[in-house]
Amino acid sequence: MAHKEDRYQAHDYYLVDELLTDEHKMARAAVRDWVKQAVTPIIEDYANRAECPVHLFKELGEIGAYGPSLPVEYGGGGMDEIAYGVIMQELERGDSGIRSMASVQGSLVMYPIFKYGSEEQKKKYLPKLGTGELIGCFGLTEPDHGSNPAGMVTHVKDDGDAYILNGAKMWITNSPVADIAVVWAKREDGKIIGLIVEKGMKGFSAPEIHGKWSLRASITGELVFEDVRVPKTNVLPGVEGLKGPLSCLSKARYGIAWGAIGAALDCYDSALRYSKERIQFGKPIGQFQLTQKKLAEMITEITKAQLLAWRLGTLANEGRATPAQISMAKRNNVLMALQVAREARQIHGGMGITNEYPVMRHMMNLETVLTYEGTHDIHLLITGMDVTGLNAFK
Ligand code: TGC
Ligand code: FAD
Repeated sequence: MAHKEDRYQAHDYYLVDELLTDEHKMARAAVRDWVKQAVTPIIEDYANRAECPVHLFKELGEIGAYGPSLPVEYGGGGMDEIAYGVIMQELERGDSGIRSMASVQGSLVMYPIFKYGSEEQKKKYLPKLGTGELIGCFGLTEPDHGSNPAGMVTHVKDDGDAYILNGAKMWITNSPVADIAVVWAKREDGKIIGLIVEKGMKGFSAPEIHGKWSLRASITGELVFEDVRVPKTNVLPGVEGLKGPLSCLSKARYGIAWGAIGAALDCYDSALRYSKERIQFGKPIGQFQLTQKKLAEMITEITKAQLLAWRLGTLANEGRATPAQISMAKRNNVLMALQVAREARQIHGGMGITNEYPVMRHMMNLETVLTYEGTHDIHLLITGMDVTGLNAFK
C-alpha cells in the first residue's frame, strides 16, 4: 500500500533539525529505519489481535532503545537526553505500545536500578536488561491507588534477612512477560521502598489484563504478591519515600513528551497525503479551506511541541529540567498528539476508522498515554501547584 511505504517525512517546519547534533540525527535515522522494517509491516496485525510482538524486546535492545542516556557500562547507550528523546519519538511514530516497551525497560526498570541499586544489583541486572535478555516491569499503581500512589497498601514485613511482601499492583506494562519487577511497597514504618521481585518467587504471579481498546500491541497485567519472600539484597538501598518512584516517572514522562510527537507526525503525514489524493466535488479535499485549517493547525501544534521538547531536552542535558517542566511537556504534547490524531481521522473520512491507515490505532493508543504516567489533569494540577505555590493534593 503506497501510503504505508513512505510516510516518514520529517515535517520539520521550524528547522528544528538544525538544533540537533550529528549523533542525534544518526540515532534517529537508525531507529526510524528499524521501525520501518520491523514495526510498520506487522503492527496493525498485532494490534488487531491484541498481541504483543514479544520478539521485538531483543531487537529493541540491539538498536539501543533501552536507557539511551544511561552509561554504557550499565547497559545504556551513553548518549544525551535529546538522543533519548528522538529515539522515543521514532518508536512512537511506529506505535505507542512499542515506545512503552522501551520506556518501561529503560526509564522505569534500568533507571531505578542504576540510580538507587547496589553495585551487585547493577552488575546482575543492568547488562541483561540493556540487551533485552531480561524483561522488566514497574509496579506502582494499585487497584485502589492510581493518581495517589502515596496511599498504596502493598507492604512488606521484616523477616530477618528477607521481607515478606503482600499486596497487588494493577495496569502494569510488560508484567505477564517480565523476568523482574521493580515494585514499590510500604515498610512497617510507613516508608515506601523499592524491591526487585523475580519471576518464580513463591507467591508471585502476574496475570494478564484483557479487553483493552488502547495500546493493544503492548501487554499489560497485574502483579499479585501473596507472602512473597524477597531477600533484603533485592531492596534498592539508595532511596526511601515516594520520591523514588516519582523520580523514575520524571525520566519516563520526559520520553513520552518526545514520543507523542512521533505519533502526531505519523497521523499528520497520513492526513496530508490523503488530503492531496482524495477527490471530492471534483478537487482534492486538501483544497477545501476547512481541510487546510485542520492541517495548518496540526503542523502548528506539532511545531510548538517539537520546540517544547527540544528546549526541555537542553535543560535536561544541563540537569536543570524540573519535574514540573516535564509535567507541562508530557501533558501538552500528549493532548496535542491526541487532537492531531482526531483531526487526522476526520480528514480520512470513513477510511480513517480502518486499519488501512495508522490514525485510529494511534488515536486509541493516545487515550492511554493521556492517562498513564500521571493523567492529564494530574499534570495540570502539578503545573497549577508550581505557579501558585498552593497544593491541590493536600
Ligand atoms: P509529594 O508530597 O508531592 O511528593 C513526594 C516526594 O516526591 C518528590 N517528587 C518528585 N521527585 C521527582 N520527580 C517527580 N516528578 C516528583 N514529584 C514529587 C517530592 O519532592 C517529595 O519529595 P520529599 O523529599 O519531600 O519526600 O507527593 P504526593 O503524594 O502529594 O503526590 C503528588 C502527585 C499527585 C503529583 C503524585 O502522586 C503523582 O505524580 N501522581 C501520579 C501517579 C503516576 O504518575 N503514576 C504513574 C504510574 S507508572 C506508569 O503509569 C507507567 S506507564 C509506562 C508505559 O507503559 O510507558
Ligand atoms: P484514577 O487515579 O482513579 O483517576 C480517575 C480520574 O480521576 C482521572 O481522570 C484523574 O485525572 C481524576 N483524578 C484523580 N485524582 C484527582 C484530583 N486530585 N483532582 C482532579 N482529578 C483527579 N502503572 C504502573 O505503575 N506501571 C505501569 O507499567 C503502568 N502501565 C500502564 C499501562 C496502561 C495501558 C494503563 C492504562 C495504565 C498503566 N499504569 C501503569 C497505570 C497508570 O499510571 C494509571 O492508570 C494512572 O496513573 C491513573 O490512575 P487510575 O487509572 O487509577 O485513575
